[in-house]
Amino acid sequence: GGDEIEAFQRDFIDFSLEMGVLKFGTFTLKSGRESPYFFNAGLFSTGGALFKLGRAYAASIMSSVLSPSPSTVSFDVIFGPAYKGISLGAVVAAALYSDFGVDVGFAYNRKEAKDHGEGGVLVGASMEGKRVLVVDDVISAGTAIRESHSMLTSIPGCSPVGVSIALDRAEKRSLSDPASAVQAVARDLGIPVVSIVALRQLFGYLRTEGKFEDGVVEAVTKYRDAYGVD
Ligand code: OMP
Repeated sequence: GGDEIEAFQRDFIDFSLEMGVLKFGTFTLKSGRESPYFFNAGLFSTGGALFKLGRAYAASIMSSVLSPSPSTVSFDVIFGPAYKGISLGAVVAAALYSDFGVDVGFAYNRKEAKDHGEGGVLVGASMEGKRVLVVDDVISAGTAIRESHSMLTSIPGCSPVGVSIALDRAEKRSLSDPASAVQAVARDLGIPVVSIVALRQLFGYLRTEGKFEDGVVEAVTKYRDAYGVD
């Protein structure tokens, strides 16, 4: 609880600001909400940025319930949903290996099925009978993650066992459900969601740093009052 922040989380926020991934202004979200901030993971767009990003995800996974002991994980395959999840899943799988010696499978989907060559919508490691970790960028209302979950549960024997994301925006799915979208995924799908940072760390950082344009803290506070959970 609270808004305490670990060094790796502070570094991740600084790095996201540097890359222009985290921006303040007025943005319309997929849900239709108007947000004073936006996190565009597609702008982690250099080799160095992707390398650091993969390491940040891997660190958050290995310090979570997804890692029951220092060198083991509770999943067999990482699934990166198209499009953004594909590169994310790949760099996370590589970082788990390089930083922790954990060598898991990697798979992704195509948005459109291919009718020649290897065919099908799934590419990479087989997920049949496997425990799968979904790696994605951001959860707001949780729509994207539920789509991935239902895709995985249609694969024979496949069990989605967790979700790893960069940012938990800690927003209500709907104003009639007091849980955040992330809490609702954990509750409804019965799997943990692990994030590098959540809005409370981001907000704590904004408040203590004092280097943001006038109105940013107020705008985020207002947004949090309307859609946030605590
Ligand atoms: P939900 O499906 O509502 O959880 O929204 C998550 C998706 O929205 C992400 O996978 C992105 O495509 C997009 N998004 C961001 O990338 N960054 C944000 O800060 C907010 C959103 C969003 O539109 O809510």
